[in-house]
Amino acid sequence: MAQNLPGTLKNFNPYTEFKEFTIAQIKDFRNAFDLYDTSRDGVINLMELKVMMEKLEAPQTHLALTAMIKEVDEDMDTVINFREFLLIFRKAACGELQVDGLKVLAEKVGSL
Ligand SMILES: [Ca+2]
Repeated sequence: MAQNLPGTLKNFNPYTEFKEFTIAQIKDFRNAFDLYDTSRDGVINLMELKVMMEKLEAPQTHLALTAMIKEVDEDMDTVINFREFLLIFRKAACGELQVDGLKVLAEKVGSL
């Protein structure tokens, strides 16, 4: 069984995988991600997302937070890594977000 190490994005290059964003935008997203990854383990967990939404003045219920993570959690480790974080903004730009909390997050962080 392959070992699942959360946050280890060895072969991930945001600049080539997310070409729709400028370098400046990706840096802004990185800064926002690092700001809310308070444990500095490279992923945003449920508690960190909860605090993030409170700071964005859009507090969410536990159920809503779980739904937010689930929508972009491609590797299904129940936390949001930086790649999955960028997916929020990609989906927002395409009008594909389903969960309201993520729409709020994308709008607030995207306009920072
Ligand atoms: Ca994940």
